[in-house]
Amino acid sequence: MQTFYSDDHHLHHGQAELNNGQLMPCFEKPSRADMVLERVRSTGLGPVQAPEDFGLAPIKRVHDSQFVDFLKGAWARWAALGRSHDMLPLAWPPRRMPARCPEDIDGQLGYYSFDAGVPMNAGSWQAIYSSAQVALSAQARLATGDQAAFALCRPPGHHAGIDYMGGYCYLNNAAIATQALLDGGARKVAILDVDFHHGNGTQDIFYQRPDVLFLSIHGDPRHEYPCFAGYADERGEGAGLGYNYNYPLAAGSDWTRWSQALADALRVIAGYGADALVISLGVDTYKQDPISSFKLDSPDYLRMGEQIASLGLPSLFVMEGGYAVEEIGINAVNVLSGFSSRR
Ligand code: Q9C
Ligand code: ZN
Repeated sequence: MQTFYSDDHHLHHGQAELNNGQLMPCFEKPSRADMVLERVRSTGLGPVQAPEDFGLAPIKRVHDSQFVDFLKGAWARWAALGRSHDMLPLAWPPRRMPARCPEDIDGQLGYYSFDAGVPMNAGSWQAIYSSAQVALSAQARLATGDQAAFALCRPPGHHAGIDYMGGYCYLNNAAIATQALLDGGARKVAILDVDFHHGNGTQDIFYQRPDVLFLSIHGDPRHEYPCFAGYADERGEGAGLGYNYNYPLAAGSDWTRWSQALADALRVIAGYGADALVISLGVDTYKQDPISSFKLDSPDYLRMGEQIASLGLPSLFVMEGGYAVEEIGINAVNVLSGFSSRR
């Protein structure tokens, strides 16, 4: 299986985030992708390639054009104010406050985000842009007939919506790749999100569409981030009604429980008739993950890959979360190895 990867992710290195009321060093850090790359290489999973540049057009097929331009230009505006520390949002419009787009950078940061887990520094846009290009390049392999590809994206993407960032995510890499598959001739695409956190951005992007089936297995939003989406009764809307499936699971869920949800999700995907499958591959379901509460163990990820392979669909794996840095490479590549052993 071919891996796509860009060193540009090193340009993005947030300083701090809020966790349990404490300002802490960011969990989403460059060593995460370095560890996955190292494991891809040491296991001989397949060749590693730099992304092609597909430009902004396929990004703007998913994201609001003004939002993308805002991300691109935000650091320059921040720096022009004499600020050299990380850029972070500060205020958000709550219910009944008109969500007008303000003119200054601080107001716009709140307008285009839903939380403060999105630090940006001088090189962040380049990293964000390249992460999307990694997903697009891997997608292109499927379009030319490969059975699988791995987009080693960083920063991740599944919390980002049409016009907002949040939860370490800026552009929704999996959604951008999915739209590109459709634009390249696929009629229907299924997205299976196995990250510990609900893929609220991806759900939102495709909520009213029947050509993308979205399924997510995640920590119950009654107790877990992103707090406001991921309930089982969110089934899609309008033409998209019936094409959204959420599997919220209790804290402490292990492979026995998790794999029951996976079996149901795979059954739904098999009945949908997709031309391709996109997997939002987060491994923050791991028992030692510092910000999550599931109990998957490293060998479980091999089983996960094997079972996903049983669908027989061309499959694009897109890296999302996973914060137990020592094991992130083992766990992520286990999914890919398990998949490859059955195809
Ligand atoms: N105490 C991804 O995995 N903070 N984003 C949670 C829990 C935000 C996760 C804090 C977690 C965002 C891509
Ligand atoms: Zn996550």
